[in-house]
Amino acid sequence: MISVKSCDPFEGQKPGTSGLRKKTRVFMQPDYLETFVQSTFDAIGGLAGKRLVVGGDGRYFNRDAIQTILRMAAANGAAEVIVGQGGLLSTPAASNLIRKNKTDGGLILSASHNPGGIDADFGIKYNISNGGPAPEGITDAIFENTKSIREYKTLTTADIDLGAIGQQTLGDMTVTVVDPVVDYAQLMGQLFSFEKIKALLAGGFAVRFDAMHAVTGPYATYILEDLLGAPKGTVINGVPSEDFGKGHPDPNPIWAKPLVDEVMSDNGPDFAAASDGDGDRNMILGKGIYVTPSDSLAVLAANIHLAPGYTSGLAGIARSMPTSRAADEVAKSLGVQCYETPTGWKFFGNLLDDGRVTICGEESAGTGSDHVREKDGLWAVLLWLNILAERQTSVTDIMNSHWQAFGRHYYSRHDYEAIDSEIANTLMADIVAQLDSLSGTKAARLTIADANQFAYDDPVDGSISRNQGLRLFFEGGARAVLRLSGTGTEGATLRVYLERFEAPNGDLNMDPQAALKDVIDAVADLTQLQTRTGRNAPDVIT
Ligand code: G16
Repeated sequence: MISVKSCDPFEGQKPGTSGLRKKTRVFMQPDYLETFVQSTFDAIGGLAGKRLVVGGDGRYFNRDAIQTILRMAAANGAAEVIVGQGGLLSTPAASNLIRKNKTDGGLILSASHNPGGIDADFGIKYNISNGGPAPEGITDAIFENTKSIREYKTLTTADIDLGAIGQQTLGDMTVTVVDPVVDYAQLMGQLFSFEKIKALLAGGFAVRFDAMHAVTGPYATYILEDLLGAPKGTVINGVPSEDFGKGHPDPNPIWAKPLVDEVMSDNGPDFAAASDGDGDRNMILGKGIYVTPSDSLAVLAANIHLAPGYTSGLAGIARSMPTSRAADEVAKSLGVQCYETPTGWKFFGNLLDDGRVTICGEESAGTGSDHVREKDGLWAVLLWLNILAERQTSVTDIMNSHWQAFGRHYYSRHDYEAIDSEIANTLMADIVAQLDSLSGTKAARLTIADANQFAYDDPVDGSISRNQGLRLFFEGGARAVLRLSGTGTEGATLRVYLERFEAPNGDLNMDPQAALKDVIDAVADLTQLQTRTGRNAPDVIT
């Protein structure tokens, strides 16, 4: 039993959408990680006799953190911890292992798409026995515990050999080190027609997958190159490194620019994709085309029945509120419900567990299904490949025919990163204060039809989540959403989500920023955000 020195991991703020994310050096302070871990064990009623999965994306401090967690789990009376070899597990693979081994939950170490290294970011979150992120009841309890914790339990033991597959003992606890890839690859083989994808690749269809020096490297290399026969070199940046090759493992056109440049060039591959630090996000590209995550969700939903694991179709679709409404059109045409949830994968958990939805997606490059309870980057890539193999056409053709059938939701997200938290909070509060009087107001060339803050009533457990983003609906159907990110580690990040629908008989091939100009100007006019943040332009446009 060790007494905790003064340590407040959340610094008085509730955890965001994905557990605790802070600078790595903050995590390395004495007792810091331990405070979170003991608070988590206490929040779930202790660990006596329980079984957990533990793994992370391989970033700096991953292995040390795992050794700490193993000692604490043993001291807290856990029966078994299953760990990925080398401490590696992608987030979806961890979710799969929790479900497959019916463990009580798991701890996943990652700061997702944020950079890694001693001067970059680290993170940890708890997933429950369904394999998904802990719901707010548990994250609130963890948060409360961190405020009153006085001591934590640990052992003084040598490190476990994380390289050796098999069972070892730590105190009275069993540590089972498993291959991080095989179970996941097996699941993918059950969902998709590897034969059809193999034939597509053998026919010369060129694929490039950028693992961004992060955890999907071993998964993608094994599945795409070893099992599906893609040529060596199909996976680039495939060896996980502690600082992600000094890059930013965020699969978007800014941080994966070399891949985008390649696919936009004349002799680029037919299909390209990238995933993030922990393997749950995805970016999809075809020769000469970038597919927005919102459009990708809609296309996957419309075509998912082509994959063997989903031949019976969809129970329903769910998307986070800021995600474009492209998936709603598909749901309408299929006669199934489309649920709109707050940002954060955890909100899909109840809908998936209750069998109400089969596929879910978010504008932040997350797509997944009921096969696990996390978003899943490689799953989305393999589903795209399965659809391409069935339809025998290009990504561009798939997108054009989708827009011709359903119309196009022009969409973009503008991020203002690391702005002063007080400025960001005041900006949001000022709009909230005016919300009731905004209807009928002009903003640049548009008129506001309605404005509100999104609240979600969970149809399964009846819980209500309020203040989940500011929504501005304009006459004519355009929409803007403003939200503060829950995953940044420096100041505040303001996200502005912009959307405008173009009917099937309209102009379906505009540049998105040009198509959205009126909405962009309306937000600028209403919020004066550029003057207030001192930024002339967003830091990242996706
Ligand atoms: C996390 C959650 C996602 C969510 C995202 C939002 O992503 O898992 O479900 O969409 O945060 O991020 P923000 O609050 O910055 O907009 P990840 O991939 O970072 O775990």
